[in-house]
Amino acid sequence: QAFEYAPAPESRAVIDIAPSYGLFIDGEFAEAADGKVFKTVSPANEEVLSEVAQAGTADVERAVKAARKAFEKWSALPGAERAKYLFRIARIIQERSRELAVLESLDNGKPIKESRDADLPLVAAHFFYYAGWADKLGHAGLGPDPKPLGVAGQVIPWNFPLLMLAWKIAPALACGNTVVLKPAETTPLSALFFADICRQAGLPKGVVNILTGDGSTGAELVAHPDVNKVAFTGSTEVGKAIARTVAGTDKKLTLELGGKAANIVFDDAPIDQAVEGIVNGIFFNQGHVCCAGSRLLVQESVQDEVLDALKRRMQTLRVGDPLDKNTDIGAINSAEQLGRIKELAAAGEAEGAERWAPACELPGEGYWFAPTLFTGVTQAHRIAREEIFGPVLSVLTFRTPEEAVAKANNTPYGLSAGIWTEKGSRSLWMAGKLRAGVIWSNTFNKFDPASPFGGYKESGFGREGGRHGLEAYLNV
Ligand code: TXE
Repeated sequence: QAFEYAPAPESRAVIDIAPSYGLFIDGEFAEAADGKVFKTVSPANEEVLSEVAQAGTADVERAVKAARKAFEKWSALPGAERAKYLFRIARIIQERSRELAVLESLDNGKPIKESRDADLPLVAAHFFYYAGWADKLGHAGLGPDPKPLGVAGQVIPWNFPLLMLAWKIAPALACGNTVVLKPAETTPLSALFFADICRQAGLPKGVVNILTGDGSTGAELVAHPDVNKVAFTGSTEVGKAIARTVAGTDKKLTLELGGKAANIVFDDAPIDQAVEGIVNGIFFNQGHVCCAGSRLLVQESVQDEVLDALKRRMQTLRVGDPLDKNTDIGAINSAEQLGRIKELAAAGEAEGAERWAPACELPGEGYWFAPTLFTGVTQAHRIAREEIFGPVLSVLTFRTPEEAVAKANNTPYGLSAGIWTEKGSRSLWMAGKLRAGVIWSNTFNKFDPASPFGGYKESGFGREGGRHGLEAYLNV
């Protein structure tokens, strides 16, 4: 019998976006005290999606105060009671996942098949996972009765808006902290829908507060004297600025910053599988991924074979409408980000690397960049050293495992790495030598809420996910 696959069309119609949104403080949506707003647009066509409040000093003050007040009762609840709220949130996210996936693709530009099949399931999984810890904190290896820290000030980026929110909020609440979270200015909407989910779940007022705004809101939040814990994911530059702000205070800090991961392919690797891993490593989410495999290190003897297969595969990638289920590469998140990618790609050419991209027609409006490959890249080139955060792969070669390790580690970053080889012993040896927080072997971009994630060197410190993720929100 023929199998007919007829998925329902994902469309704008499943989501009802209001023309304007306020800040979510103490369980209520409210305008910014000074009435300031900003627009959020769809990067695929620059359509204005909504107008969102821009939080200022008075709003930060009010949100932190609400979180402080809520902390007394929330932290005193038995863990099993906090767990019930988190389980409820997780289930509502599952129930509303179609709506949230469309919203995320609209505001961020990512392909619907990624928001639907990767982001949303992982978001729910994260809340389920940390709900399970809430009544077991005494068994986390952190002493018999670890205590929450207080108010967490959390600042997140735009590449995985809802998933980064989940990584921050789920462990914080499970441990008994309360939260003031600032989403990125280009992707504020899913955090505001999440605020609505908190209300739907009956979460006590003030436990979660959402302040939309730009970097100035983030800076005020992390500097607020009544914030006890700061968690940041974003650029290394801003991460360093936040570390300076927090220095000399009693705030706890975790930072998850940029990356320049090596995806290392040995001559005994299953080439077809490796090519899929290379494509996933750099083109997933338009390359807006901190752990993206942005440097391909390929063993010299298989360079031609790998690059031929990779180019053939790249020719099949479909760039376009994020809401089309067949789209592989969506829109670049903002005009600023597109500018950064273009600038670095131009530097690659100017420094002598060879640029290649499959013929592909890009939509006329919105922000787009074709999947791009640079060969003949040396370690001195900017495209080998700087995070591009776009669909651009820099290819370098090596002869020996030792040379691969040296080149992979020749970066100020250390977030992730990939190893492709049939030899298990070589994978383990490499994993021991690579200075990166996450190492995948014969796969890439695998995430699981039970697995800790975080960096070495300038990729930051602290871990999110897993039992280790609890440490960032508890006093032992
Ligand atoms: O990041 P920012 P941007 C990297 C990537 C990208 C570059 C710039 O290389 O090209 O950073 O991106 C808030 N105090 N990553 O400019 O500015 C800001 O409002 C407190 C890697 O978008 O770091 C947003 O909410 N907060 C990365 C968040 O910080 C401040 C993800 C991130 O924005 C602030 C994103 C301040 N002074 C970018 N200034 C990753 N690790 O995944 C800004 N913000």
